[in-house]
Amino acid sequence: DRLKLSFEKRIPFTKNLVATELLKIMSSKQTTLCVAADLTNSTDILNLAEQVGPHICALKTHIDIVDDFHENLLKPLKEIADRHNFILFEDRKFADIGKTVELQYSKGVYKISSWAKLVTAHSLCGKGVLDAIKGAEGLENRGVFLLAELSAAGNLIDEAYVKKTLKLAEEYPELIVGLVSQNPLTNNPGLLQLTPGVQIDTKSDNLGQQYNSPEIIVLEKGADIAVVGRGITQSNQPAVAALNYKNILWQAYLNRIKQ
Ligand code: 5IU
Repeated sequence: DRLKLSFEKRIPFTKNLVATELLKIMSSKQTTLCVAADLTNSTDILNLAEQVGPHICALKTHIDIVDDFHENLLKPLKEIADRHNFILFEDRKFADIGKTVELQYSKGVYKISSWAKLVTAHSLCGKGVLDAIKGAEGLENRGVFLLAELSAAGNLIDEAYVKKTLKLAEEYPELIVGLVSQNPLTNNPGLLQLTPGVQIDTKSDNLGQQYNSPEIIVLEKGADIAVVGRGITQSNQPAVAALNYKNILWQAYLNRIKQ
């Protein structure tokens, strides 16, 4: 059972090298925290990465919201990720025909495949998306978190869609690192559950985002990795806030795997 196994014990079940790396980082840094760096200024992103770096396993970006984006952002960002040992994760949510995804993944201004070991993809468009990400130029080791559920109120995903997404994920074990979901959908110890919509003392925003507490998402909703954005980025002391989330999440994980 995935939920009762330690991250270390799950390593042999992974079929993707980024998943292996992620589990090793999580075990050694004792963190399941992924910070959503949804900031629109390059310097702010670098400062945040530097501050929260010691406390996270991954930094999730929306690179297309950066007002002053220049490829020069990527070198220091990679340097910070290497030094603090976390993974760069572009939340691109690919959803198009395979050929277009191939181009969006590797070309254009962002050249995502050259720096993001992890990306997200929608299952909506089917296999083409995953074949494209698998075959495109870029980093040798790459992994996909496949979207099975959303935290947004009123989203159109239903039970049948979730089931079909799980089936698609099982067809690409060497590419799929895990699922993005709000509930425990799989018992496969080789798949990681990434859960956004996490904040302490806040239940929602004014645009349909829905939050659960760190304890609830780990102990009741099955999260392995928690995505926290504004709960940390809007704090006066992001490093302190990140450490607090990290500790609460890790304690909840220890309680979960305790026999
Ligand atoms: N995100 C969600 N919900 C989802 C998916 C992705 O919030 O279902 I898939 C992203 C959006 C944002 C981050 O980048 O996770 C959450 O940020 P806040 O913690 O600030 O709401």
